[in-house]
Amino acid sequence: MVKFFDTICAPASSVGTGAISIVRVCGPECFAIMDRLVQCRNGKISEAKGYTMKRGQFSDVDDVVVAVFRNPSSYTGEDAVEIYCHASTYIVGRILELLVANGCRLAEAGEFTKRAYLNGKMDLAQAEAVADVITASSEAQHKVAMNQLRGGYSAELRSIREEMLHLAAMMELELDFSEEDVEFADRSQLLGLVDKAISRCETLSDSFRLGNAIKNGVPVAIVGAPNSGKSTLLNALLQDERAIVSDIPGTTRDTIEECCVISGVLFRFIDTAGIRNASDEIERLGIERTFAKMRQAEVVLGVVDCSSDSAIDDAKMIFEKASSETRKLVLLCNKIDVVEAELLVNKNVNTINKLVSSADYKDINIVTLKISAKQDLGLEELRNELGNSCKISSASDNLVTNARHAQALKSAAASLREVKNGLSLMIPTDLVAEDLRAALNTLGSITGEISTDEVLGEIFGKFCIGK
Ligand SMILES: Nc1nc2c(ncn2[C@@H]2O[C@H](COP(=O)(O)OP(=O)(O)OP(=O)(O)O)[C@@H](O)[C@H]2O)c(=O)[nH]1
Ligand SMILES: [Mg+2]
Repeated sequence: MVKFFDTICAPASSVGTGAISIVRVCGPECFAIMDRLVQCRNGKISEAKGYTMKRGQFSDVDDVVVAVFRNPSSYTGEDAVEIYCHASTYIVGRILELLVANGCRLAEAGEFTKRAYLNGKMDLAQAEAVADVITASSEAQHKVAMNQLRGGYSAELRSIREEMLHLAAMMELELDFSEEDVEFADRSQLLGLVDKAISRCETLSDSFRLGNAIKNGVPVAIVGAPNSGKSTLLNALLQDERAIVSDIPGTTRDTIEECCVISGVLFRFIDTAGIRNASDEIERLGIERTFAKMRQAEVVLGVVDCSSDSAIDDAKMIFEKASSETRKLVLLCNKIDVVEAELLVNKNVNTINKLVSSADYKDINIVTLKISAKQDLGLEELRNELGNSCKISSASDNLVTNARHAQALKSAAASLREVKNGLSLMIPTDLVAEDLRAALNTLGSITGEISTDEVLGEIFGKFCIGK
């Protein structure tokens, strides 16, 4: 346990909303300071058992309830209390003032969680997950953050590190006896271990794309020819008249982004300017943005007006633009409600389905659906399709959601590839061991086995006061 000299305090709930606010205090002088400030009817706070609550008068400020935590059984591992007071900005401010006047210091951003980490209550990846759990606004975000907080992800990292340490030990052995010219572990066995570690690091770092999408909203680009019904679809999905809809082609010129939760996943829908050969400079810039959003999207919704004579050409145009970078294309045959064009709609839908199964577009992952954005037909199927494409198979799935971790995993994999090269080229083990050490250190930096004040400052500085 690290010895901290300061007793720190901070509001732990947002001030001014709700009925009750919580002020947190922890550190060596915590109970002594509370005894000076809180008059309880039955005994002192310093004499209370851990995990009990006491009611008392906080100076002349408020009637409060105090939860008592005794080291090491508290969030940070130190003696700590939580003061439950009435949620008034004045009361919370005055309580903090009195705490400071009696020897506390106002906590820095993230200082409680930093102490919890330094006291070994959680590793660095878990500490970072605390912030994600608090900001999660969808079930999927909550699920990945909780998994990380509960250490699932850290366990996977530890297991990779252990395998690498095993590898290092085998290489050391070879080093110790190198003078005697004996080969201990044969190199193919070492290579096998390195390959496995590379692939485990890469699986984790590759998961960042989806993990990041889930954390910040899965980007879904809505693209197609002008007037196909893209903005109508955006509005229908959001159940809000967010974008301007009109029968004038080229209504939407810039991209419009808006989030909503579907099947527990936060999606970020991006309505775009209709794709055509525009003469207007502003429209042309808008269409360039459409292409950029299409490349960044996790899912592309290609909208085709199936009641139009140009439907097939419009669909082909979407297929052409959906490059190999498009992970998933959902082609929406829109306007199926137009009764006067029923025959044309059916013909177009059939032709589009044939196109999709033809060899020309076999490299793109395409699903087709029939919808009417205006009449709200087929949108439930679309929502299901979107939900399925971003399903987290189980809570134990380790998705990386943190850019720092993804970067570290990539760099560890790169060092391991150097190890692999070295081993295959029969480079002396001591040189190869350098790269292995680098990989071990990089992985250790994720969970904080290896850390610097600078890195910790960077991480905890982003937290709020009171976390
Ligand atoms: N009947 C019918 N009309 C639709 C449907 N979806 C859109 N429309 C109409 O099609 C016209 C164009 O719709 P928008 O949503 O503005 O089309 P857009 O693709 O955003 O067009 P741009 O912004 O110009 O690229 C409007 O008059 C809509 O009311 C549909 O499912 N059925
Ligand atoms: Mg539009």
